[in-house]
Amino acid sequence: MEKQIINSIKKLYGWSDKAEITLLGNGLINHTWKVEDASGSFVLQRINTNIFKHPNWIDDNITLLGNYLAVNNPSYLFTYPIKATNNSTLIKIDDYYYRSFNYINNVCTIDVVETAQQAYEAAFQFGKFTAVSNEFNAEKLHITLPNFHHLALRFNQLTEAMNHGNVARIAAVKEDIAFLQSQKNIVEQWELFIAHPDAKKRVTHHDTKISNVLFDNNNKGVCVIDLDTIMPGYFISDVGDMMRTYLSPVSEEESNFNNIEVRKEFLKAIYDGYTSSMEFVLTNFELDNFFLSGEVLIYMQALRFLTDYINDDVYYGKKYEEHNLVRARNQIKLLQLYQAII
Ligand code: GN1
Ligand code: MG
Repeated sequence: MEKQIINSIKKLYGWSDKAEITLLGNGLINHTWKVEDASGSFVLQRINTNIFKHPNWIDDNITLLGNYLAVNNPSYLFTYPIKATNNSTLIKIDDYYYRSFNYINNVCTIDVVETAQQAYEAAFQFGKFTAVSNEFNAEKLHITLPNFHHLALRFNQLTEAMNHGNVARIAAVKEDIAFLQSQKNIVEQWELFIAHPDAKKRVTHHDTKISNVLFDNNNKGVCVIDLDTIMPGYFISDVGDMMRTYLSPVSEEESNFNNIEVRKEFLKAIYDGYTSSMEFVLTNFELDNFFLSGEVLIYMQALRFLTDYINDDVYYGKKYEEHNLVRARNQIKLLQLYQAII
């Protein structure tokens, strides 16, 4: 960050000139820093406005749900954004928006799920987040990312990319496209699911990777963080993204596909953790579709990465030439392994 911007931020939050700001986390979309000031430690985040077109909607959503929980579930640990000196929880400097949270001490985040217990704890926490919000009308939330987990649309975006994208790349990924098209029945299953009256629109997190859970020193889950994508959604979004990111010992970044695995005991841990905090909340119909979640979310991510590759990496960016192709093929392999065990 530029010195000038840093200084403005420090002023707006009332932090001293000497406050130290260091990069935190590895999200693909937003930038996050840790701020260490004499007055305390904070998390500072810059919102990517190419993706979140209405940053104030994120702020509204968090405030709305936070206010509800403060009254109805005061013991629930919720990460409220802090107010800057202008009384706002969202600040704008030049073209960028920032917000800040109190840094919670004695907790840590993890980047890779190493034990089934961690998967259980995270699934329990994401379930708890939806469970404590069960009586809150999810439809009150702004749709910060329209059609974010709209599987049919993601499928159509791949078709669109094949018509307008990078011709050389399209030719090179013919087989990957053919495989993803052959799996269109997943779109149909998803459409059937959402059409059912017992598929409930809930307050869902939409980004359930393990680094969005805080753990204490005893490896117990403390709470979930990164509430930018809280929106009305289906449990499938949250459970599916946990399956996508917890089942394999390696992430979507892995280029040696032999290292991709689906760890069955981790699948059981996700099931046990989530259904334990969501007991009495999930409908029987939702429970019956628990394992569809993994297929939907892994498939969707494969579609998104391949589409981005064909569109010259406009969305996810890249660190090397074939980055999004590697990510897409990694997810295809994961999908195949997942389908083999369910
Ligand atoms: C993005 O930036 P990050 O890692 O929180 C993306 C998710 C993808 C993920 C894949 C707003 O999340 O949907 O699953 O990358 N978020 C957005 O790594 O597109
Ligand atoms: Mg995120």
